[in-house]
Amino acid sequence: MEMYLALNHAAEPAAAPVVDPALANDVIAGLGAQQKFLPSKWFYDDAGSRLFQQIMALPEYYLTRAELGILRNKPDDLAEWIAPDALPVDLIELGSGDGAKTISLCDALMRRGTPCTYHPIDVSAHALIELQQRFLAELPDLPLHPILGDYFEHWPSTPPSHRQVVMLLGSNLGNLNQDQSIQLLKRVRSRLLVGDVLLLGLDLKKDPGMILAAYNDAQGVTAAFNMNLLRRLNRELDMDFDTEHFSHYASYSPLDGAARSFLVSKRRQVVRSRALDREFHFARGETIYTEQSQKYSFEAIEQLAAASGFDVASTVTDDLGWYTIAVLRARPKQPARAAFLAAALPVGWPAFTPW
Ligand code: AVJ
Repeated sequence: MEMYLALNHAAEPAAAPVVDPALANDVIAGLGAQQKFLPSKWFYDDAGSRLFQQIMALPEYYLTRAELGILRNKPDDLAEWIAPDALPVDLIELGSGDGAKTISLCDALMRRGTPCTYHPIDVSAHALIELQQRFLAELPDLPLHPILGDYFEHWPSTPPSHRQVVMLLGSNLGNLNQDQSIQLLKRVRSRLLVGDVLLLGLDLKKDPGMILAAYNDAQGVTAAFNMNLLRRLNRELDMDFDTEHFSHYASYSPLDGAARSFLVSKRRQVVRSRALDREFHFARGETIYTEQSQKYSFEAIEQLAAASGFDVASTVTDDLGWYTIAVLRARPKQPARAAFLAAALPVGWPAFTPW
C-alpha cells in the first residue's frame, strides 16, 4: 500500500499523521457529495474489526450463525456439488478470516477422497496465524497455502488439471451495489475455467423486522461500529467529529432488499480535517450513507450469476431458509446476443448507487 506523509503544521508538536491517499480521496468525494457517503470498507480498522467480532455474536445478528450452520451441518451437500468427480480441488477463499467456517468443508472434501489444497487469502496476519494453528491441529494432512493481502493481487497459481473452487462467504458481496457485484464476479470468472466453482454466501430476503434488528441491535454494538468510522477519520485525517453529535440510523427496504446504514448529524455543524485542509458542512438531520447490506431472492441470485458468466448449480440453505450458500459454476462464454439478454435481465433491483 502506498503512503505519504501529510504536511506538518509548524505549530503542531505531534508527529505528522500518515495519510492513506485512498482514504483521503474517498472522504473528499464522499463528504463533498450532495448525498454524503463513506464506503463501508473503511469500517475495518483494529477497533472496527473487534466491533465486528462482537456483532457476529449478537443475538440479532443471525447471518454468521446461519452460514456456520450450513457449513457445519451440510458440508457433504456442498462437497457433492463442488466435487462430483475425482478432480483434485484448489480451494481459494477470499477473506478467509480464521478459517473457522471452512474447516468442515475441507474435512468433507477429504473424506470423499477429493485431493484438496486450501489457499486462504486475508488482509489480517493475525487471522491467518490462527487459521494455520487451527488447521495444523485439526486437518494436518491438508496442504495449506495462506496468502496475506488483497484478493486479486495475490491470486494463487494452480495446476490447470485441478478444479478451482473460489469461496466468498459472509454475505460480503452484499456490501457492493449491483454493478459492483457483477464487476467483482466477472473478475473472479476471468480467473476460472469452465466447470470451476464459486461458493457465494448470501443473506436471503426475510421478515423485514428481523433484518432491521440485525443492523440495529439493542446493545448498540452496530451503532458503535458505524460511529467508529468517524473516530477513524478523526485519527487518520486529523478531523474533529464529535460523535456525541451524530447518531446511528439503520433502514431496510423490502422493495429492493437493501439494508442501509447512515450516520445522522444531530445538529447544524462544521467538521474540519487538518490533514486534508478542508471543512465539511452538515445541516441538522443530514445523513452520511455508510453501508449497504443486500438481501437476495433466489431469482436475484440467478440473475447475478447469469450476468457474470456463471450458472447456479445449487443453493444450500439453512433449515430456517434465512441464508444460502450458492454453488455457481463457470459456464462457457455465451454468444453475444445471449450475453446481452443476460445483462439486460436484472430488473427490480433498482438502486440508489452513489458509488
Ligand atoms: C460483513 C458486510 C457481511 O453487511 O452484514 C454487520 C457488515 N455491518 N453489521 C453485513 C455489518 C453491520 C456485514 N458484512
